[in-house]
Amino acid sequence: MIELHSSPTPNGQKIMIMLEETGIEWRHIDVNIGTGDQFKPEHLKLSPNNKIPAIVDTDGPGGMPYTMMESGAILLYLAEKTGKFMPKDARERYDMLQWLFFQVAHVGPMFGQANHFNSQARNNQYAKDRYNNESLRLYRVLDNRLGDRPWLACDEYTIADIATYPWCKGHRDRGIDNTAFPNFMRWFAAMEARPAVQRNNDIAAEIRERMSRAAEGQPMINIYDTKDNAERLTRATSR
Ligand SMILES: N[C@@H](CCC(=O)N[C@@H](CS)C(=O)NCC(=O)O)C(=O)O
Repeated sequence: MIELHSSPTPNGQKIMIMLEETGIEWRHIDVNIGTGDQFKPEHLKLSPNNKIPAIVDTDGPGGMPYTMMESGAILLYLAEKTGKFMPKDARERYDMLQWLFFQVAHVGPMFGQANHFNSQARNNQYAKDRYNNESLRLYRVLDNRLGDRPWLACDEYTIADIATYPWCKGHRDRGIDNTAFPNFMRWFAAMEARPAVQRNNDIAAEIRERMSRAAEGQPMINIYDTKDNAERLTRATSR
């Protein structure tokens, strides 16, 4: 059984899609990053970087429970554990790794910064331009890559596709369409046609609703305040 300690953000949804795709038994333990659950000592034991997602595999290597943070590493772990969504052919497997790392190193951080500056720093035009332009460039890289293959790594659907999809959902707001990005749009439609992806989207909506009900009346934290968060981490981990 996989316990997913998480929230249905793009990084959380990557793991939910993988769990739904593999059919492995799993359950979601809600970690509300809006109310500061990520700084609770029990979460920091699983994820010392105070982020979601984290997993506990109750039947990990050697038959012992195993704990992990970092969504890319978790996807690799689940792919190896289940033998699914990781190509057997060596060249294709390395292609898959390149596109998985491309997601965790570029798509996630750059789209995340674009979201941050668009919503939090309305007057900072330099930062907004930098991350919006970079995000558009990354959509272009994806579109080019998908010009001569159905999926990001190869002819097979892999964890590179699973990792990338949840981050790309905001494409309409970024003006991405069939005319300028036809290959990306075909891939995105193929992703949304998958039953496991559809289940993920339904489960994500349910979890969001449950978490917002549970948070009613609780004080919210400002997760963008890096100084407050540094202090929260120090307080939570000081002996
Ligand atoms: N590199 C990490 C990034 C995880 C991450 O940034 N998680 C965000 C939500 S999507 C989070 O937990 N933020 C809470 C915080 O910064 O306090 C991964 O891929 O797992």
